[in-house]
Amino acid sequence: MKQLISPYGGSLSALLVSSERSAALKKDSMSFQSIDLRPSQICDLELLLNGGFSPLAGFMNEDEYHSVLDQLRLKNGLLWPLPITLDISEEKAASLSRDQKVALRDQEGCLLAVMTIEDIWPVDKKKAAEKLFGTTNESHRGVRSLFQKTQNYYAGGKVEGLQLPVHYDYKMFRLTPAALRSKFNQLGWRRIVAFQTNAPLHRAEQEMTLRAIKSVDANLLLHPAVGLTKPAEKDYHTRIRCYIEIAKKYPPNIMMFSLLPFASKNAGTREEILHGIMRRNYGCGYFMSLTGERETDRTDAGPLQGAAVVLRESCASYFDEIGIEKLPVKKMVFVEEKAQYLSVDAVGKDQKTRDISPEELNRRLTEGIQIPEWFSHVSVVEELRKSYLSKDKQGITIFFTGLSGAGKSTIANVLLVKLLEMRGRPVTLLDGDIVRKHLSSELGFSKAHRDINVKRIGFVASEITKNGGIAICAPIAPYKVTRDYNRALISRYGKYVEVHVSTPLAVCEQRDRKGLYAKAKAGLIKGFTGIDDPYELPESPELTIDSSGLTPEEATQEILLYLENNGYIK
Ligand code: PPS
Repeated sequence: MKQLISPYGGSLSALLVSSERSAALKKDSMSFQSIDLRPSQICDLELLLNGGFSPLAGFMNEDEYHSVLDQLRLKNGLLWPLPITLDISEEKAASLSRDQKVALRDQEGCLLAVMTIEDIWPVDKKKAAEKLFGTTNESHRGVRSLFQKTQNYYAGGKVEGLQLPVHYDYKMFRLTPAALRSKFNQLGWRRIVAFQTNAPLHRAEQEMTLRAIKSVDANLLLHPAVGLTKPAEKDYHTRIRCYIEIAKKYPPNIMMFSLLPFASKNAGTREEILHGIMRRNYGCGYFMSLTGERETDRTDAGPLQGAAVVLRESCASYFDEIGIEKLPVKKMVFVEEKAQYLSVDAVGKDQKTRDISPEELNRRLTEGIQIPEWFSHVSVVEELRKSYLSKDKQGITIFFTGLSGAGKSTIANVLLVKLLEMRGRPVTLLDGDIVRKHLSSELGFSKAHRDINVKRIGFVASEITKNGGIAICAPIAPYKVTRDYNRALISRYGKYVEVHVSTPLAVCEQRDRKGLYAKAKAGLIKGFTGIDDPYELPESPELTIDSSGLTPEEATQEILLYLENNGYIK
């Protein structure tokens, strides 16, 4: 296939239309169908509209898609490693046709762009996974996202942009390719190293960037991809505040910090090449990345094989083609006797080095242990500590599950009183009956309705946990998948404790406080858990409590002891 001279770094795609065209499209859009974009799709659209994905003129059509998937090139032969596609549901696909215009909207319904459809086609996910990730193993994050989140059809076509997606956070650090280029011009910066990372920077990485820019006599653009992290999440702010703090620790006039609105697709080398293209479009001539190295480790899906190895080996020639030089990442370690950082390969045999692994850093932050200044700047550590609350300050969800009449509500109520007595964190009880009355009054007991009910409880508990409170939940929650969904959601914000109240069915039936078992057995209630509806046993709950041989106080004591022994209450 013919290869074109690299157009990257030249003129940018101009997809944002004039104000007259914008007004006309807005008016016409009343009669268009809409596609409400997910956050990752909004990231792709932003990079199309701001020129970061130049020279693309829209979401790829079917021919472009296959060409990129198979050859890493657009139809005209230009290097392009990753499909930029818009996935839609089967229902939506059936309602749209070629040449039709669709309104692309953000999650609040704000009109961002209009796409004129060229193609709609079903996604061959297996083929795409093999080509993009070299595996169909769902333990690979990219594969999982493709199989589980990507909808089954793609729609492609040229895009006319009305406005860039709106961000209310860190506006001053969201420079477009054009804005960055003009800033570089103003400052007289001619050689710029773009540095890509997903994690906060410590002194070792700072030293690495300083040496890199020195080696090519360039300035530094700290340019982390922040696509998918949500502004409402604490970690996102911590990460950005850490960048702001470390930016202050560079020599004057040497570096600049800006955010890249790119949502990772976890596509290893292909993604790294795309990073190179984007940075060229943002006006940089050198590229250095900490994420590329990590993603290609693929510890979650085994080592690279076949075509992926070949691609990895030819990565440098692709960077030549883009016209951006990829600088090597050299791991730095602190050499005690010299009190300075050296690259690992420059350390003498007898020299004592020091380093703190990510796991150790995590432990020190969680347990409030000191972090030495040789490892990280005090102001960066202070920012990090804000999102690492010690265990006794973290939010907690205590999630009881078990049959009706097992004793969940009784124990939950005693636990509520005991925790309130301690006057530590705010405590909220989300009991099955209370939730059914206030949150889920329209729901019945079908599997679908139980799932909605239990997920609602999980959502409220996650909000309470996120804000440092204790949520006590006590539904039956008979299905494992739904309980695991809640566990994953809540664990992002704090501690999740599943308590299986394992009181045997016979005891529950005998108690029959509400007379429901008798009715269920007489066939007067259908689909009653334990009688003619399933209860899936928890596989590894943090605690299992059989209330038949315990008083409510004794059962509660088990939970309090667990929390105390694990450092969650003092
Ligand atoms: S679920 O499955 O988690 O959504 O159930 P939950 O919200 O906890 O509601 C359980 C309470 O509703 C009463 N009830 C039933 N339970 C089970 N199956 C059927 N068909 C049913 N119909 C009504 C029952 O009293 C449960 O209360 P508890 O407090 O668990 O005894």
